[in-house]
Amino acid sequence: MNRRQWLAAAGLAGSQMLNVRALQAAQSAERGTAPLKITDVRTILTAPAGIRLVVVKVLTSEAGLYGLGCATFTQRARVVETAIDRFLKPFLIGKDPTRIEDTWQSAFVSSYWRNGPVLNNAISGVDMALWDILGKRAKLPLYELLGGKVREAVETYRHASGSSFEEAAAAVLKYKDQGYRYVRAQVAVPGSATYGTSGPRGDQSTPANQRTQVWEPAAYVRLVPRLFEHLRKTVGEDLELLHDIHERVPPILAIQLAKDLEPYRLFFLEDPFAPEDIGYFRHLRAQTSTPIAMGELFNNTNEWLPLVSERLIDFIRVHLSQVGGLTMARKMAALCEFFRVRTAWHGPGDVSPVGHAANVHLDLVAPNFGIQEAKEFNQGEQDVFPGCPVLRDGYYHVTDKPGLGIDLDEKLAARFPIRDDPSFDMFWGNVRRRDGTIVTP
Ligand code: GCO
Ligand code: MG
Repeated sequence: MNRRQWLAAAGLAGSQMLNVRALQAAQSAERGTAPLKITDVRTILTAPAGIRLVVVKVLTSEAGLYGLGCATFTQRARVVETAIDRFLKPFLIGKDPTRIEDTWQSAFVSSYWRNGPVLNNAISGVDMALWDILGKRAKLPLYELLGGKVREAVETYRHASGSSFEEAAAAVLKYKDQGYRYVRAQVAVPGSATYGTSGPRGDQSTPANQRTQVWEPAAYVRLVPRLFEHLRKTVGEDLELLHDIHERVPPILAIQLAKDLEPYRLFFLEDPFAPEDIGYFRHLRAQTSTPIAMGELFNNTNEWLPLVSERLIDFIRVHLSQVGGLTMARKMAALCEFFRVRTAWHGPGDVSPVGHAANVHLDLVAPNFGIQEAKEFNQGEQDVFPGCPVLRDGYYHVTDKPGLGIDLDEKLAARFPIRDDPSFDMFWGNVRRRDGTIVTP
């Protein structure tokens, strides 16, 4: 196409906008292919492990070509479904699925108000699906399109906990014996509903929305250093140990705890503060060398950019779908590389197997990969999501199939409907001090 034909096709004169549709048609004609279009956007809610998962399927005008993405915000699953079905779908039908960045940017600003958990998850579901489609069209696994492997497999960590030091140590040793080199350790505070443990969960005869869980931070902050003292004596010095404060204590106590844990050489200490308290990171950094991980609750770039650019954290822990998916996360990984912040993407049970696959593809290509939180998929999940990432000797492996390399059996997914009554696990809004004061869960 010469310049005159291009200008004619663009219908360009003066300040007129480029005739995008004409240009796209000319481009497809030149390629001899019909322009690829998004023909449907489906939201699948399923719970093969009892956790509400939200997955998006984007279908295209090419027969059999579709992509999958994770939009799992388990505490508000139905709201994300509405955001996709009623708002994103009509916005995307007929558009070009290969325009991943433009789709992300236009969907992001299309609500005018933005940077929130629901809309970011909705965008993520579509975004990951478009990357999956791109890989399938290229007949390449996504990690090859993202720059290729810089490692053969992805080192992972697992969750160990107990209601006593001995129980926690036994759980840690169980994973060590299975070949894991990184284990997160949590212990229940007697009489307190402690994060990451199977402690008391409130009076089951009380209606779910009024079932309070009692939590007292001071006892926890005194107990945890003693747990790690016990673990170092029982599991040894060579195992990497991690711990999650889960934003459950007053910031100054988190600083105290980070200092008290220094002798036990943690791989990282997670979520010392709530996102609302990121102003405390400078104080934390000034007082301790315990490596810090933060980010699963982040939705907005302004929450993590200063922490990375001022080197106030060592690991970025975002939940990919909470920041809008792969398009955003791969940029975050690239930026973090220059500030020596390593990745440790959020990867518990309320990330779908599709989201886990996306985590692992990013982990395979990021020079600044740190560690990947992992979970074992039960039989139901493996059947509903053929191609789940596989755990072997403490490493995650993805298939070499094109795209994300994972699929979804919609019929089987329908056999594991999510619970709508209650619509979410209401303990998230019911963790309280003894005097009844609500605390961040
Ligand atoms: C983790 C997280 C999770 C969250 C959960 C919220 O480090 O894995 O803290 O356990 O609490 O994903 O829904
Ligand atoms: Mg956490």
